[in-house]
Amino acid sequence: GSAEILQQLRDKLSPQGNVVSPRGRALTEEVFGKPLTPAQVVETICDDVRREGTPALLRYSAALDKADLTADELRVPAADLVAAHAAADPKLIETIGRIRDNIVAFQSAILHNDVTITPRPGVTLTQRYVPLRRVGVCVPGGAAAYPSTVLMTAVPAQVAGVKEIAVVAPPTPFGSYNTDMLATCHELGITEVYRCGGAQAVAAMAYGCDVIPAVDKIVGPGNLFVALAKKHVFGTVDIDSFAGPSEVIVIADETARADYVAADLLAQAEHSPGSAILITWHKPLIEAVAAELAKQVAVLERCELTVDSLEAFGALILVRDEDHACELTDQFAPEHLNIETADPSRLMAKIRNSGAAFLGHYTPVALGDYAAGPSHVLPTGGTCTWAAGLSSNSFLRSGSITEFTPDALNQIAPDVVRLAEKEGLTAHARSVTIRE
Ligand code: HSO
Ligand code: ZN
Repeated sequence: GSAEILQQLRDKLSPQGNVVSPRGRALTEEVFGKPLTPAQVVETICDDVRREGTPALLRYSAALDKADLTADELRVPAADLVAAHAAADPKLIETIGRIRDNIVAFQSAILHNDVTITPRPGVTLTQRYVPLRRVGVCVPGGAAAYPSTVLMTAVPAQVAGVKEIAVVAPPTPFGSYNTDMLATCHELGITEVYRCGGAQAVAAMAYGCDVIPAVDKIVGPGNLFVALAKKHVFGTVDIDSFAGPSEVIVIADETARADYVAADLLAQAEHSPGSAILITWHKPLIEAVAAELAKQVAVLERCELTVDSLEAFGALILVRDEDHACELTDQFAPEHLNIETADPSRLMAKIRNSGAAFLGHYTPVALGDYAAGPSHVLPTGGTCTWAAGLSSNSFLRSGSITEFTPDALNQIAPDVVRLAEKEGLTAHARSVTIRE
């Protein structure tokens, strides 16, 4: 039954599916002198950085990232950004520029505009949108220091009108020493890049320290510690989301090509962890895709990781019919939805829940990951039932503006007074009647 399938899939993929590696566990135990849960680790780090500022940030960078930096070395010098840009593959820089243009085109078109209505003469009501002043972007380290992360977070913020963007990346060879990442920042006009990562970088941006002034919102992906730290500092600052492993549901019919479908599943599994699920009512497709998976995975650069990920988080599901596929998808509420059927729009109309949808045989999710225009920072783990992906609008806050003339005040006064008196708040009532 659907419920069982769904439960099996959910069990595979908890929102905190970013598990801590044995090496990570040993390291935190060594640093804290006792075994702590990831949440306890994060709480300790955040509280220390809040209290002590930069010294705590440096201490945790040294202990957890093995980076022996002084306060002066935290910020990447402007000259390093320029040098990374100059040394980068010119083709990469051109690509970054073109993708930026695609993102700008979409993100500016969807940006909220101020709205003013005059419901009655003498009454003006406005919803005004103001960009956040300062935003922090987390770029992961390890093998996941992607230029696309910078594009898909910073460009929407720039479109919204955010003036100050701080990027943090772990001080590892793959993080803030990653020249492609630095070149991307420079190409996008980002001048503030810091060599720090993990929970300590999130805390430093949330609370502010001598080197990194506090931000209003922290966005971008990260491991479990980063995700938990963002959750911890939420309320002091805003955050984008609590992101788990990436997921895709591919819905395919008899018009789908097994080789395309398999390639799309592998692209997701390659994230490792990444959940890749095929749902179809066309039985021969299951065997064909399974065969293609085996064939195609063998030649991938990340073959072993991808196989592990497929085994842990992959599924090929045969359902009764199209409606059953849509129902199951809606309940799972996937981050990515890829509909590879004859008439994808018809299915899309039946599915409410997906973070981002990709329609047809020629729209692989990778287009959205890299170049189309919508951000690839999306709600995972079923949270798209209530959360939206990142966009330019995520970097605006709204406020209302109300203005009444004397006549308009007189007209509405009895309603205000009645309700105020019912609530026993006579000073409220009086602030209106005094003007009559
Ligand atoms: N699929 C990831 C984004 C990404 N893919 C970055 C490649 N690079 C989460 O939507
Ligand atoms: Zn991806």
